[in-house]
Amino acid sequence: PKTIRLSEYTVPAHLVDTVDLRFELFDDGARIHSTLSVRRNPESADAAAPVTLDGDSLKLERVALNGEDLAAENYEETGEQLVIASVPDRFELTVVTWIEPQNNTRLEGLYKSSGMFCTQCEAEGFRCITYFPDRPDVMARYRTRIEADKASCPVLLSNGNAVERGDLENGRHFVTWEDPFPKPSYLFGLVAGDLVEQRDTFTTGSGRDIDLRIYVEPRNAEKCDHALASLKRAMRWDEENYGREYDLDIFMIVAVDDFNMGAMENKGLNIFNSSCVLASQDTATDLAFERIESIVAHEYFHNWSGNRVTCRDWFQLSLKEGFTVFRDSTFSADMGSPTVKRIEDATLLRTAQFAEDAGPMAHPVRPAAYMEISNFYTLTIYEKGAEVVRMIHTLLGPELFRKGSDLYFERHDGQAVTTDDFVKAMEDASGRDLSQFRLWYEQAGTPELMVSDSHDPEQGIYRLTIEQRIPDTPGQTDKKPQHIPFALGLLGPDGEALPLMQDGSADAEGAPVEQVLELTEARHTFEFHGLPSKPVPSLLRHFSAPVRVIYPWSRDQLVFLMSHDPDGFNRWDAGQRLAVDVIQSLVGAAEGAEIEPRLVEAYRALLGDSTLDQALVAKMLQLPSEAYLIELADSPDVAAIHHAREQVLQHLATSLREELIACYHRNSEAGKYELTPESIARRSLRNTALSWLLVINDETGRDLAVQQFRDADNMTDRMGALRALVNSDYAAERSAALEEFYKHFQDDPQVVEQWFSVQASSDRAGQLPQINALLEHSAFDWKNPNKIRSVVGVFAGQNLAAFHNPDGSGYAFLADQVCRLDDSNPQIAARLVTPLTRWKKFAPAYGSLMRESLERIRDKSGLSADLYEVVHKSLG
Ligand code: HT7
Ligand code: ZN
Repeated sequence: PKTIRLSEYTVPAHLVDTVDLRFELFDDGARIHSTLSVRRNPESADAAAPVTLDGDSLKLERVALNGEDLAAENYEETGEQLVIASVPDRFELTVVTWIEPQNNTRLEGLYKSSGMFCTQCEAEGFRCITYFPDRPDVMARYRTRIEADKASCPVLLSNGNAVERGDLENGRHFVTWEDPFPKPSYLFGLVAGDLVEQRDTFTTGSGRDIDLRIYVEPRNAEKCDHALASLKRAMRWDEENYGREYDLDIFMIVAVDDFNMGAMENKGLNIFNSSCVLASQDTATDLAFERIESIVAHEYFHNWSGNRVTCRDWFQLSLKEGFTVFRDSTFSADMGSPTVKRIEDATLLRTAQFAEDAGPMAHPVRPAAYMEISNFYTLTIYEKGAEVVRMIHTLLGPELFRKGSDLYFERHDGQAVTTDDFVKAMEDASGRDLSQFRLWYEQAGTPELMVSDSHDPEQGIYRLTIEQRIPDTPGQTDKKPQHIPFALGLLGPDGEALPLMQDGSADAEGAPVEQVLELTEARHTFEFHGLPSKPVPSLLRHFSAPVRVIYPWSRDQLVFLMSHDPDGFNRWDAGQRLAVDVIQSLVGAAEGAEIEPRLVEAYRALLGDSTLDQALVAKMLQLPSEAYLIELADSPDVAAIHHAREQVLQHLATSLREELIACYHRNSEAGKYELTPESIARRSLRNTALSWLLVINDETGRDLAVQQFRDADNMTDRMGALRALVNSDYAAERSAALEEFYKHFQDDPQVVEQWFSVQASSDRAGQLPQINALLEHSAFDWKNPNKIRSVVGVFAGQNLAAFHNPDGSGYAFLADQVCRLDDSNPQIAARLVTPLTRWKKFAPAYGSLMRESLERIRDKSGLSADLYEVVHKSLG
């Protein structure tokens, strides 16, 4: 495969003003008639360039220029392009193609899922439908006529507004859709199938009524309420917080079972993975409800950040994704607990994005080169990209940030632009110089901040020194210091927030108790005056930048911060650091080594603290995950880490048994199920308590779990009990619960996915023979990405002790599945292989086996471009 470079970007030689599409959909294939009005781009340096259209796996039936058929010698069709050398400055080009959606297992372009036709065009799927200049800076107005059998496809949808419909011969019918907004081809969407609709209305701030519709298979009709309510909240929020009103008269969401990612923001016609939109009390956990709200909002927010203002090229992907994740994350924070949301975002970043940044596929938020763009839908583009936008927000403050976003939308409405245009709008609106800040887009790698401090009691001065270092990443060394907002607080001996006075003559009265220090140099020393005793620093509050902080915290300081820091995020972080320290000290230690009593006491205090936000308590009770502990370690020995973490968990559960039982009962509310933050926190606490009790095979815990499993009136509790049993040594109860659960929910694919996951993630129920049995299960489907993720992805990503079995069997298993999948769905294969690509990080005994498995994948014949890029970069 070829490498595509940002430095080689040139404007398109031809532009397309309008696209007229006619889809003839049949059981054995689809014929697409496309007519484009094309003109030479006056900005192109190549005034004689041939017209070049992209295509992939198309059968070309006809090419016509201004209505005249072109003979084969007048155009060239390579496997990937249609080139017409001689064209006038303006012309109409007609192309007819034949494709086979029913055989499209890659799920790119037009394909069939559960009998329904649907599309996925981002990033380069439109070229699997028809020949087209398939790049985001070619924006056109689309008119789409869909023709299909009326009985099997009563519903025919595309972007924009339906302008015409009618019956045809042979039991067929058609609907024509017109989208008034110019858009890139990646935002094209089409759905045809037997679907039912749930309707609602939203009245915009300016008084327009928007018709809202969610289309689902009839059996899912009752599972749309949450998504509809979330959509309306998101629409209102975007008006209130960004001044963005919806622009079409209709907004549609469709649920599709077979989907490579979470959802897609096609203009006016968002297409969703069923698992990211369908929910009911009985079938979805609280986590799923939360996820649905945030994804619905995310796709909706793209209508402005992505659709009205789109990306010039795919190097700019974070322009829309980073900004939109920032927007959806702020939205979720506003809908629930901002601290808890921040903890969730930081956990994902520190566990998975930092690992990506330290691995072979590390790339900047704005990459400089790629082979296969679908490999770049990464945590770096999305999550780190969102953190970069968040830092701009922190540096500018909310008012100037809003001014910047208003300017950005106004200046670039209808355009395809770059991340630099975004930063420029922020600069112009605020008057701030963000030139050094731009390095966040250009340099890969997670900055490390080495923090040290000293105190001069005589002068009452506390000095804080911060040095930054950005590690080398593939193709990038000797990096420049970045502009980092570093939020700081200082605590006095009784936990009081101390005034921050950087100037000796300042007045403590008006001094702030929290400050954002701006780091721009490789090393800074800050002085704080008026401090007779050494304060405890609260560093990088709210996780104000996506960096690693290295500071020699004592356990006393961490225990102190855990109970006194006014910043909820740093309270949680102190608890995590303390637990990490305790677990790390046990890795490789002799059996029976003492486990820090202050950790037990801190958790005891948490379990009994009803004054704190219970959602935060629930988060604080979660021990750092194995994945995070591995990420933090050099040459991790996975089995030793797993063992040490288990020891701590068992010790905590044994020491706190009474408190856990009390916590369980205190949070077992009588009364009905509610989806309020308080109820969600109670369920979380109750289920954490249950899981801890079962870790020590406690009989009371077992009885509570069995009873909860039987009596639960919602999926969170049912799944909480099932998970606790599955992770216990009570084999008979585990099998009985698994069997009963499956029997009850076997007809619901989204619940069956959860059933697969709970087993695949368990070190008890998810050993390799059981994983292989799941792959043989009648509900498993190799064509369905959700099923693949719920078994293979969860095993390799969450069941780390089993995946990293020292005999290498977990690695060989993953390699087998990746090779198998590469022929049918290369995008999914390239994502699934990720855990193996980190082989250099692990202790040599693990790393060499991981490498062997990667080499076996490399040597597979007919390797896809997707997998080629990932495997070669990680071996290279
Ligand atoms: N913008 C969407 C990206 C997406 C995608 C990318 C590659 C292959 C399949 C895909 N499905 C959706 C989703 C989003 O970020 O909103
Ligand atoms: Zn997105």
